Amino acid sequence: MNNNSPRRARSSPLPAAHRSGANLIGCQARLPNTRLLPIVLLALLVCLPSTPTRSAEVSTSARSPNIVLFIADDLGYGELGCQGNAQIPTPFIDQLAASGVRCTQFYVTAPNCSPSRAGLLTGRFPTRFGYEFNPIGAINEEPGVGLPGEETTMAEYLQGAGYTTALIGKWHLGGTAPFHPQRQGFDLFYGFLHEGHYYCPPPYAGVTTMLRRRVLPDGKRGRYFITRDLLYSDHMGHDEPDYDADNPVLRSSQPVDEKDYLTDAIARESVAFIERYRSVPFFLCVSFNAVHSPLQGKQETMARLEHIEDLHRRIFAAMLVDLDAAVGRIVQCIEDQGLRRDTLFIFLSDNGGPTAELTSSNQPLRGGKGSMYEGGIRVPCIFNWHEQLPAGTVCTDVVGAVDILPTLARRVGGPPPRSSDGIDIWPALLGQGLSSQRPPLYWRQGMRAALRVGDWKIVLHRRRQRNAGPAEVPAEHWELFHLANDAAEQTDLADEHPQQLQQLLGVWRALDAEMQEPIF
Ligand SMILES: [Ca+2]
Repeated sequence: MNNNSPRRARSSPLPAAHRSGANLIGCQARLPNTRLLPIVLLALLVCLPSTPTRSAEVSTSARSPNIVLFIADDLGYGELGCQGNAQIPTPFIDQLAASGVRCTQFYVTAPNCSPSRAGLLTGRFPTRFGYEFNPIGAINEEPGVGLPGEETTMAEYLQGAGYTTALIGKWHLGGTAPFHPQRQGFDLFYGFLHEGHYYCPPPYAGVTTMLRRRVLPDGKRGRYFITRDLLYSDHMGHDEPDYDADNPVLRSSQPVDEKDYLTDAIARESVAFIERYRSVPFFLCVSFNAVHSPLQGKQETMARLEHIEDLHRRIFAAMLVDLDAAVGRIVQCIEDQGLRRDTLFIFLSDNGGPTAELTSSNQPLRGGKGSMYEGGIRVPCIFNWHEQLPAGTVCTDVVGAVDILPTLARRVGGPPPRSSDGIDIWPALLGQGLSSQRPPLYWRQGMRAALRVGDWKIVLHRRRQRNAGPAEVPAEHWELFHLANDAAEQTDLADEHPQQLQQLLGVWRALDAEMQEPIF
């Protein structure tokens, strides 16, 4: 994941306009999307011909639902049973899909963890408030690194609607005091602040642990077994990041000595929260670190996966199976408490899978974590609410993480979020199509960029000029794809449809001019 995090790179693909006095966190930016109108209109032109939007009769629940938001970490598009994977059993997540709505074109706001979560929790493109890059390791503890307090998070919004809120698991939106999750709208917090965490601390009892190393002992290559269940691997050519350095598991701010496998601990804490707060509306964000590295699989789970010959893949599979079991345990708790009719489940991944690192598949999409191709930003996503959403359906509309806050706002009867790049997608989840025009989806992270409007997408592909000296600017090339015909982004249509490319580029540039420079 390190190689996906050009945290120090501050150049954007095209220079963002310097906005004199344009404080995007200020009240001007908080107005509903009137400033987006020209862009939306332009986007309307670009995406023609488009499917006519259908009017939607939105059903409403008698009461505000509990909201359980499952975030999987680095789970690729192609790894769940319901996404077509026959190798790794994920019956509980599959059951959520079978009794809910599975979205096949759901996008996160960035191809890696931290900015993706910033976009999800605020309903905004994270570059609007300078949250462009992915801080890792000790950078999480630098001053100023974190989700700006001026932003309104989903948790703060729901608190304002009378909800009790909890984050259980990974935060990764700032590791210092001003950015603590309890200062961002979460009443309760159990978890850790950095980008990753060991699932089981040394001496790694009961798990098989495979750690990345740049150099193996004795000049060996490949895998080096220290014990039967602890090995080094040089498959990535770098050392395992220092995940647990100054990154304790915390209850609020108090370090705890967690003994359970971390995925199980996250399920245990989630169940305890549901049991305690069953009588009030709650927002529970279950933020798994699975299936993010380090690779640590419970041996009892791995024993059930012996059909997977490769050890690397089997450890990954065990991590996913235990993530699935944790989802099952939490859903069962909701059932046992008699809350199923009052609970909306959302399941998604924060970004695509890093295939070389984890074996995680993004099939049939191109690219993976860190990439602006579909495999980096299009992720599995399920919505499930008993009797309120149709069971066993597939939503093929273009939807995304920015839509979740506006969608929840409508469900809980609160005012619209003050500013969002998303829309209420409930009609689409009901199978009635989007009731309003989908605003463009925009991405920028250093030299990477993309935009989706209707069936079209542009992706910035930068490459150094042949024989270019160090001072020369890399060549810039925007690729154009028609995703309805080419979801795998195999055919660049930039030369064939130059006008289409220019129109999308115009939308991208107009949006880009609204973004802030990186704040870290
Ligand atoms: Ca991630």
